[in-house]
Amino acid sequence: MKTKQINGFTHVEHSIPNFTLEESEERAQEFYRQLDQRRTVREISDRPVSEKLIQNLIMTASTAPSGAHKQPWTFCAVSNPELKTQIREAAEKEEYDSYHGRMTDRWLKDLAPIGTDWHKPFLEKAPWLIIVFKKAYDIIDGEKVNNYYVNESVGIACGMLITAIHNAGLVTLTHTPSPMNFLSKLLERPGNERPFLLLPVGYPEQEVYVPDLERKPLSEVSKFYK
Ligand code: IYR
Repeated sequence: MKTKQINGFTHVEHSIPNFTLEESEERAQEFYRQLDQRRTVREISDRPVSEKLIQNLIMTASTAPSGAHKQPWTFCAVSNPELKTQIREAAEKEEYDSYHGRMTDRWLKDLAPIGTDWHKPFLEKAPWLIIVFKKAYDIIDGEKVNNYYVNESVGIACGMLITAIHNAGLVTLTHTPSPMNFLSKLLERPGNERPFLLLPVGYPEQEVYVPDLERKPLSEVSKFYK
């Protein structure tokens, strides 16, 4: 393997498949077609999902780029039924308060087409909950050392996790109970980790309904400068 030294560190030659422009176009179109079929699904069945499959999804997410390659994340995968029940109960308590006063009328109106409320049965029914924690800092030799671009890094990793979940034929939703600190307590996470996102993961129920949404066209989400 070819290598070179930069700042005294070894860089290794990295090979990237050499597609023609037509092949790249074809692949980009096909990948768009696949990801355009992804929907947030709240009706998750209790059909079993193996630990091996969840491990692969997490390893895929953990390939995400991160500030100075610190990989400032921990993916907690919960299948333990008692723990899932505790998470559901704590989340529903917060969500009840959110839907009954903490959220603005405008916010509730914006959510009406989505059809969400404070009930979160998927937190118990889904075979797995993946709770993503961000590491604001690491402890190195007993000292706090800050990580870089933590929200960006963990957000990108979550995007890749959601993509991997869809690719495997599973479904998920991005659940953000607020406030989320009960997750640190229930999962006994160390002080440098903060909850970022909760993703229930599983196969969909036999029959699933999603809001009849349309995605913005290219012209609304982009501007080209040629
Ligand atoms: N966190 C709440 C409310 C909620 C907020 C937004 I913005 C959504 O797009 C969906 C739900 C919940 O999980 O129900």
